[in-house]
Amino acid sequence: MNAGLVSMSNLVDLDQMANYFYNLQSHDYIEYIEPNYIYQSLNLTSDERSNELWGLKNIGQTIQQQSGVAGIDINIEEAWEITQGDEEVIVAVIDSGVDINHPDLKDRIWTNPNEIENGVDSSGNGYVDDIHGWDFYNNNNTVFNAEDGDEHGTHVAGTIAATQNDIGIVGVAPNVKIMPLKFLGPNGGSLSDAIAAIEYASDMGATIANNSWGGGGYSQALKDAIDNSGMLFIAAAGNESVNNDGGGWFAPQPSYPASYDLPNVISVAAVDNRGNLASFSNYGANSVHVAAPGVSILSTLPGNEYGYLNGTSMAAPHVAGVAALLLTNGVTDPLEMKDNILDSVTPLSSL
Ligand SMILES: [Ca+2]
Ligand SMILES: [Ca+2]
Ligand SMILES: [Ca+2]
Repeated sequence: MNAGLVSMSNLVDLDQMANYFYNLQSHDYIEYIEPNYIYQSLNLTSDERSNELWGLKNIGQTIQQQSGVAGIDINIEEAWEITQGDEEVIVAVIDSGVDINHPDLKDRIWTNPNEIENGVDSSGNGYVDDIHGWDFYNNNNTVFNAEDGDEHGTHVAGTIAATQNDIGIVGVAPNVKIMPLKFLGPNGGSLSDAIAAIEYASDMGATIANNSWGGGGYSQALKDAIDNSGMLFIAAAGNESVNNDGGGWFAPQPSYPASYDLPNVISVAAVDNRGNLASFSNYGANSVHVAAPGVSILSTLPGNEYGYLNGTSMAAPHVAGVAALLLTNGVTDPLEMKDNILDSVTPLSSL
C-alpha cells in the first residue's frame, strides 16, 4: 500500500494528533504518514515590496483596494527558472529621464563603453560625454533632471529591470541594462528628438526599445526611423479609451507610434489585476497586439521613492522585460521575439 495523505484541515490538539499518527503508523500496511501541509504562497523575491507586484505574481492579493484574481499576471516565475536576463542585453527607455542613482536602478544602467567624461565626443557618435545615454530634451548628457520631474521614465525603467536585492521592487528582467534616452520634458517632447533617440538606441546596441509615449499625427519620418531601427519597438497603446483601429467618430485617427503598421512594433494595452481591460486603455482587434498589467503598478520613483502609477505606459515595460528575457535566451531577431510573445499570450475573455 502506498503512503496515505491525511488531511489536517481540521484543527486538533497536538496530543490527539500524535496519538492518531502513532496508531496509524504502527499498521503493517502503511509505510509512512505525513500531514498534508498547507503551504503559504511565498513572496516573489526577497525584495521588500515584491508581494505588491501583482503583474509579476498575482495570488489574489489586494492592491490599492482591489482584490486580484490569482493567475492574472505575466507568469514570471516560470520564465525566471530559465533566465533573469543578462547585462549584455540593453533595453532603451525612450521616455522622460531615469533616476540613475535610485538604489534599485543604479546597477542596471547602461554605460557607453567607448565614452569618457572629458568634454569631447570620445565615442565618435556625435554626442559629447554620453556616458549613460543622452538627454535629447535638454541636449546634454544628464539623463535625469529632478526639476523636470522624470517620474515617468524612472517608473518604466523599474518595471523592466529593478534590481533583485532586499529593497523595494524587482523588475521583469532584473539582470539586464537600461539605456536612458530622455526626450520628454515637463511639457512633452518633439518629433525630431524622438527620432534622434530611436537612432541613438539602434546605433548604440539596444535591440529592444520601450516607448511609453504617444500623440501627434502620422509621421512618415518617425515611421521610417522605427522601421529602420532593427529594434523590437514596444509601444503603449494609449490612454484615451478609444479603438486604435480607427473608423469611429470618436477615434478620427490611430494612436502613434503604437499604431504604425510595422512588423517590429508591438502595441500594448493595459489590464487590471482582475484581467479586465483598464477603463482608460486604448484597444483594437487589428492594431493592438497584447495586453499587460497597467493598473496599480508599483515601481521606482526619483529620490529613492516608490509609487503606484496607471497607464498603458506601465503595461509596455512588462512586455519589454519579457522581450529582454527572450533575447537573453537566444531569441535575437526582433521579429521572432514578437512572434514568441504573441504566440505565448493567454486569451482573456475581457479582450
Ligand atoms: Ca559620444
Ligand atoms: Ca567624452
Ligand atoms: Ca529591489
